[in-house]
Amino acid sequence: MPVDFSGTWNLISNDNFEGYMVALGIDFATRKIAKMLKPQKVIKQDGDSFYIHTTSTFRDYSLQFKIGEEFEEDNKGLDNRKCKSLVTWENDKLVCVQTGEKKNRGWTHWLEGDDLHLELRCENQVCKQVFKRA
Ligand code: VLZ
Repeated sequence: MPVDFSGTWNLISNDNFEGYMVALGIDFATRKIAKMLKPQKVIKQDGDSFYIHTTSTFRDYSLQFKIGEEFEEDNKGLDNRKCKSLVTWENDKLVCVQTGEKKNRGWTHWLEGDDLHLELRCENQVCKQVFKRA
């Protein structure tokens, strides 16, 4: 049985989101707002199908995918660059590789105790986020 990420999760820490946004080319004004946000994630996991909705007072972003099936991601409201995304299991970690203009782009989700962890990667920047169940 794989890990179940389903639930509603609130951000409690956000390390180097600024560096990640700079690597994505997000403008200064948007970064100033975005780094103050405390986004919430709603994850629905049904077998190999996932729905991840990240909401905030400023912008929302939602993603639907199946494990092992590459899809086109538009990153709308983030950096708006299209990429090809592929999510796979690496043991109990959910690993997404986002292939496109930006090198080394992707993210990894895992559970640690009662917390949801997320590492966001772009070029040489790593952002580390931790969420607790709402
Ligand atoms: O998460 O890729 O859970 O998409 C932040 C919205 C969303 C705030 C960040 C606005 C999405 C920021 C992170 C404006 C620049 C992400 C994946 C893994 C699913």
